[in-house]
Amino acid sequence: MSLVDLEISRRTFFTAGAATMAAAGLLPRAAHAATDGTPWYRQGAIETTFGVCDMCPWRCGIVVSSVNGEVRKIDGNPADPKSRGMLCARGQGGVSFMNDPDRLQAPMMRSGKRGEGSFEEVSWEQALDFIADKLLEIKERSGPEALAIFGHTSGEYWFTDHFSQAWGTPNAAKPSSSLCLSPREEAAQLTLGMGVGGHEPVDWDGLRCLTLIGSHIGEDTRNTVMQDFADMWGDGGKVIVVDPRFSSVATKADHWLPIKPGTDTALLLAWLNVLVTEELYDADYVRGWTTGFDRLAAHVADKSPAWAASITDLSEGQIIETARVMAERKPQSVIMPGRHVTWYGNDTQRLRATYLVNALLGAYGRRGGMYFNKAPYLEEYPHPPYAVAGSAGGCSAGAAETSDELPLGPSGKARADGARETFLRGATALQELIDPMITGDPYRIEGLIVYGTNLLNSVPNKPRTREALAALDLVVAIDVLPQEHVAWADVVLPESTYLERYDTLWSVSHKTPYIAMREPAVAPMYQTRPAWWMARELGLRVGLDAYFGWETIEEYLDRELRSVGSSLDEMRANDGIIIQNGKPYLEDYDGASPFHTPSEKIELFSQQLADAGFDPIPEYESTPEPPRGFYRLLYGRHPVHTFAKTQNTPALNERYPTNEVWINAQAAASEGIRDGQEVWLENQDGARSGPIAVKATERIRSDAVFMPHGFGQNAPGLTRAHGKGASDTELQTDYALDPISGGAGMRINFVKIVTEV
Ligand code: MGD
Ligand code: MGD
Ligand code: SF4
Repeated sequence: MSLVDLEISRRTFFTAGAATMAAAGLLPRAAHAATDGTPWYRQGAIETTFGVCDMCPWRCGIVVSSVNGEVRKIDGNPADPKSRGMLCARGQGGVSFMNDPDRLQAPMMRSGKRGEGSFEEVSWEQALDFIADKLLEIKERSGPEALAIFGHTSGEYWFTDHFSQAWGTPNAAKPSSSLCLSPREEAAQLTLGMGVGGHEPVDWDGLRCLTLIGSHIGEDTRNTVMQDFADMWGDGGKVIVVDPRFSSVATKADHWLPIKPGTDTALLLAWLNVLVTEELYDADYVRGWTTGFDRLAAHVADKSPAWAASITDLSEGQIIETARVMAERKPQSVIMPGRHVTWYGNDTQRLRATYLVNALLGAYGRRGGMYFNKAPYLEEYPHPPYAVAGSAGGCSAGAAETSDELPLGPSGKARADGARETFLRGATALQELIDPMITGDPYRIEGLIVYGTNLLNSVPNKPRTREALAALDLVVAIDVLPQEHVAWADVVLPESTYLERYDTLWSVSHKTPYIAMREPAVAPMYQTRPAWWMARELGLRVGLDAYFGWETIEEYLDRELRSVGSSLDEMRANDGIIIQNGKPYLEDYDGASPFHTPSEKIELFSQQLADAGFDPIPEYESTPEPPRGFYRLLYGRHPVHTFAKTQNTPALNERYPTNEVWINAQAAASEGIRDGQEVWLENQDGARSGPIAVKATERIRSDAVFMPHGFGQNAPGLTRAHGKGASDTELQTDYALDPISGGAGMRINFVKIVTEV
């Protein structure tokens, strides 16, 4: 089949309204045809389509090969700046993710109690009509702000951005903000006047010293970062790793600093002290591009390496030596901004301290340091004016609003997440929208649409989330799998996976800004539908026709592409990618400032923070110690899994079916615990995990334990993942709110080891 033929058939698939779907051939498709031994590539003509991987939020470009309407292979798109023709194990697992027999297959409505998981299948019309009626009821009674929308995964745009803005709710939120990135984005805005963006702008070509603080490349298997790290390391670049755990990347490091958890800001202040007192900083750069150096120098004068050594459990010599190693290689020397940075509640200040070190090394806008990234301009599909904008934030967002006034919804209500009262600024804090569902303070959130967010595996304080789910008037879950929270929905909408659908275009902030597209490789399996279709069908039912004025998704995409002088056809002919030129270095600005702070310089001293009553230069604040008999609970990524969404994927489950808890070997011995023994973990509030095997190892400090995130799942419909291993979320009953960014610090929970139940 040619691309043109394929195009015609896609048009038939995706332009059909709900009523005409069956007539248009949208019948369930068999999951995966058995083969007779003939290799897949000889079973028929190979069709290739371009897409964007959605096995994690990094979004590498892919080329998908299909035969007879079945996806058979996924490769990296060589034209894509992120994949460069390669994929990680999870990216390769996409075919298996799509063919998971446990997938949601048809729209369903609740037939039992919330949380019980009893549903009956209904038609799309019934499901969408029901949701539309309930939404209108809520709007009529309490205003559009009474609807919250949570979204993640790559179709989030259609609900957390497009639909939420059309509907008029400021309560749209993404876990990738307040449970992940928001402290680093707010710290960057305050210090540099720009966000970090989805792809950390480390200028790997020429980088000579990389410092990682709690970032574990190799377990965090972002494809491009692993490629870049391997090249840099192979070229002899120095690596400094600060981590309480001897992580995969620590095994490659020249210096491993096994820091006491929660004390990184003290280390950063001491590094600043060494750079200043030994005059190792880039003096010309500091004079030209920063403000507040004298105040910073005075501030760190007493933050000596000896002072930090007593706090961090590192040696004074280690601190001095690593500062010198960094400085010797400046400005090709950076501390990479972390990614999941919501740790202890004081996180924006820790990230600011990180950026201050980079600034003294002269790294921003320098070759081999940190480049300036830029997103291509893409004109959005014309919308009538709406009241709420830019509140959700997210992985690629530096989009958090920053003015003193919060944007108001159409009935005059601001976000219900406590912004400006319990925290200063930034994207809507997802976890802070849960209390208003229970308490009605500042007003009651009555309806919730959960799009691609693993609510009971990603958000701390599960008991509170369950209470909120029980209290809501409407819960809609849009997912591909029967995850735990899906059992709490009134209506379940099954989405097609990323290999079966179009999505919006990605305008990617990068050294070479680029636009990427996703097109379906095959028709949707079962009765699933794409997010854009669901959002539009709902929009049309609740009177938002003006915001969904296109007839076909191709028309929508084509119109956006015309704003950059291209088209859908040209995009396809161009391997699914349009690459533009950026302005990555200071020299590209002809003396103008790339820093969008009030002073147009890097603000070592932040007047904005001072004015808001916060420390204008970071101070070290201690975090509570584990009580006697308890360990601090640390968690993180496993190389073949993404968060809590791939544990059920057959091919990935086979590689790593369950997690283990890392315990220091001597600590385990003193508790009489053997390597491989099955134990339970109980936290400070009595929350208990499922059984988990012990990995007794010298590779972790004795005051903390570590477990890969995403296991210990409770959903019976996930037949491979159910009940395997232990859940870190179950043990995170508490979190510390970052008073600047609204991030939820989750590393303040403690566990003890229980050997019998
Ligand atoms: P996932 O487990 O990936 O995490 O938070 P989430 O994004 O909520 O959940 C994705 C959800 O989308 C799953 O329900 C999955 O089944 C569904 N899904 C997958 N593909 C599709 C699709 O194509 N369409 C739709 N509609 N749904 C789909 C991630 C968040 O979690 C982040 S970014 C971080 S950094 C934090 N990490 C973290 C942690 O390490 N530990 C703990 N305990 N909590 C954490 N919370 C945060
Ligand atoms: P975590 O996985 O939470 O975050 O990746 P990272 O930002 O690297 O990293 C935890 C590390 O911090 C561990 O090594 C832990 O020991 C260390 N640590 C814990 N406490 C402290 C402390 O107090 N100080 C210091 N210095 N270190 C500490 C997250 C990133 O991973 C994100 S946000 C996404 S969206 C991607 N998700 C993802 C995935 O789900 N799977 C895989 N395989 N890779 C992924 N890459 C990305
Ligand atoms: Fe897919 Fe791996 Fe790239 Fe993530 S890093 S988008 S899982 S290939």
